[in-house]
Amino acid sequence: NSDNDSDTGVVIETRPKTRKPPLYKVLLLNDDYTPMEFVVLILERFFGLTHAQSFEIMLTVHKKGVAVVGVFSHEIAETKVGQVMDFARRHQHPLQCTMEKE
Ligand code: NFA
Repeated sequence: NSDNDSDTGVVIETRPKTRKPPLYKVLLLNDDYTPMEFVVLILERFFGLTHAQSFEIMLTVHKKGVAVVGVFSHEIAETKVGQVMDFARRHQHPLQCTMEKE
């Protein structure tokens, strides 16, 4: 910026040089064994979605193989993936949840 150069020749940066942190998509993957209702429960519990929203996303994963469940900061995305993977493993379901940079 060559803004404030009124008479001193001193240029003051007026536009802050900030970078938005990268965002990460959290993805849910289809498999042949995890029960549909279990997937709906996960979406409600860990992503704060309504039952109807959760059912819709579950069906998209079931039909297309994968869907974006939400977009978050790196730290929040990692936490969600961990919560889903832990919960699925504890219930002995093979459900997979991953994240990727948007
Ligand atoms: N395909 C699974 C079934 O038919 C349901 C499912 C949906 C699994 C979304 C994983 C993710 N029981």
